[in-house]
Amino acid sequence: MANTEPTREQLLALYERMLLIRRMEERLRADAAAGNLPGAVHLYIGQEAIATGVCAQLRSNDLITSTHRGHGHFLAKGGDPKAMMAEIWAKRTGICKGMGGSMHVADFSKGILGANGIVGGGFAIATGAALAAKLLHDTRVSVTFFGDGASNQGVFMECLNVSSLWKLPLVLVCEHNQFSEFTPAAQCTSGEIVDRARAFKIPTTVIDGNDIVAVWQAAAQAVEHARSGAGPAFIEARTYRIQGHLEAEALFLQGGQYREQAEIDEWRKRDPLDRAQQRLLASGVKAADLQSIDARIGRTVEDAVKFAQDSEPADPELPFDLMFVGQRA
Ligand SMILES: Cc1ncc(C[n+]2csc(CCOP(=O)(O)OP(=O)(O)O)c2C)c(N)n1
Repeated sequence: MANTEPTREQLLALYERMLLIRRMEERLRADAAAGNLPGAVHLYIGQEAIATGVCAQLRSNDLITSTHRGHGHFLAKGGDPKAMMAEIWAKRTGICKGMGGSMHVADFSKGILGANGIVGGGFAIATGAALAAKLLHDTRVSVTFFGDGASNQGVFMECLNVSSLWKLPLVLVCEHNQFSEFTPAAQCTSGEIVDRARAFKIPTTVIDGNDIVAVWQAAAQAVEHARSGAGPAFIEARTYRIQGHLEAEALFLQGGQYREQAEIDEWRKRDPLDRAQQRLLASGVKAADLQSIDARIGRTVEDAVKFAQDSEPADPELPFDLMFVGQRA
């Protein structure tokens, strides 16, 4: 497929989805800082274009696996903001009944096979789902999102190998945000990650992950390739983790530093939302229209938070029902 440009309506829809992710995350950042959340949150701020651009090329029954930084993937694939927020607040109305929290948002009905606290945990799940689709002769594509740190897990090689060998409908999306926890990629990742996929003869592309159009175009090609039966495709999206590894990062670092503020400031200038906004304004969209989108999203976020706050806490007995049939007293 040639590199088609998104129409103005498509770009607006992409922008709106990115903004939903951003505003949800900003609210989570504030609630984490205020001590309102029961667990840790790993925020996706600055990486919104990747989940959004890729998922916009998927069908509703296509499948994704995500990471510990999974809110953006969940929302981009059509997950419900209220159910996600309630899950993060550990409420029984949460998408997993408040049993999983931030790192385990999943909704099989939307093809969201789960965020995952195990780094690299999504590779084999997505590869297995792609194998299932192939054996069932259906047309579903499976996408696995993962970080540069996860690409150092051995299972990555196993999944590159079998997906290429068996021509599985798998798209591997590496979100190279340049850090694995508090370690810069240069100190823990040798060579280029994309070369690992090339070694297995998988078609690859390296893109600017902060450019929604570049992601959307690369995803169109990769998904089409996988769906056609030609085997897996690999995208390395270059980006930057703007927030800390997790919101309680300062407690871990105890005054230590692993990156310069100037570097963060430099990457803020490449913010994917600002860049999409500039494109939209240049295409004739009015600033007032963008403001009304923002206001609408603001209401969605507030509704989600209120829903979470007003919901009952998770049922402490439920794990027994889920693990041991008939054990509840
Ligand atoms: C198997 C495993 N090893 C280590 C960890 C601890 N850990 C959590 S996140 C993380 C870094 C992951 O980096 P990356 O894959 O690049 O994702 P990012 O956080 O940058 O999105 C590590 C090492 C873990 N959760 N699971």
